[in-house]
Amino acid sequence: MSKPLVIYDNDLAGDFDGTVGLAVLFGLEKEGLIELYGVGLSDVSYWGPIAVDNAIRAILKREIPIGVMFDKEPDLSPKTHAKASFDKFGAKISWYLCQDVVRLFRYLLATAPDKSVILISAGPMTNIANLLKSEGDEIIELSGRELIEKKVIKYIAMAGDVHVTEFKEYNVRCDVDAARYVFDNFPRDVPLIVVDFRVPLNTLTGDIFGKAPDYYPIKAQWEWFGDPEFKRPSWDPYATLLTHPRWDKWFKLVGPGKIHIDNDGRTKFVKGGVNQYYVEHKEGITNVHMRNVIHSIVERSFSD
Ligand SMILES: [Ca+2]
Repeated sequence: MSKPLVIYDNDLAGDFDGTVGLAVLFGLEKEGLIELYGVGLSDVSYWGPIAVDNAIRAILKREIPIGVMFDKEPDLSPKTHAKASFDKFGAKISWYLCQDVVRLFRYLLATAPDKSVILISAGPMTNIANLLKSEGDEIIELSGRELIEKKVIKYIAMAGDVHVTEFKEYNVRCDVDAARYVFDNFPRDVPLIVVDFRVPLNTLTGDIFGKAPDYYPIKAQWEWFGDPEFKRPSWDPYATLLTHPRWDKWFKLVGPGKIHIDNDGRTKFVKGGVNQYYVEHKEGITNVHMRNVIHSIVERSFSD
């Protein structure tokens, strides 16, 4: 079986869990289980793409195309862990040398074999909605929706809270229209799997970077928080962990059904015929166990 190609869309310069999720993908690639194929940014920090690029070059020793929202101005605010990567390691790229994220995703999907890509979003769903809405162009005549249908094995979204339905989860709340568009228009032939706010909440990870070698750019990002115990809930690492070929060791799917989103960004899961699911821990799987799983995969990315 060939390895799945993973596209990771994230607001990486915000909360730190997106970067822990990226390190999980590094560990899985080093194990030979996946290939990181492209990264999209769903926030506008100028430092986000630089931090991603620095980490990929140092850890995977190659380049990976990075997409940004070219219709928006980059935010130069230095108050992000992503800038710590620039401060220590400089920059090989800039916002202006990245590609438009929807165009990049279209290109990556167009050139991938059929049913070979796992698409992840672990941030606002703006880019995925815009990909879905994209029409045929000079890259390929297929629409974004048709491209997803043909090329994507499954779509994993860290989004919403299906357990506490009054809660307005951040990724959905940031772009309610995009999230609703995605859940209402995603091709039914492609499973859409949700990691919600609640399940990863008590699996705390990130402090493993204290053990990383000094050339590891994410260590500098982690040190920026100034706390040797610093860790975050594993929202985005759970999303990336679901690319593991044996994800079912840890998780079970609930569904099929359909995610509904109200005008304020509350999410509700209704069982039914649509190809959408959310995950729960398998019986007997604890937060401590999942913390160890995530940290051991991240640790594999520390070795040469
Ligand atoms: Ca995120």
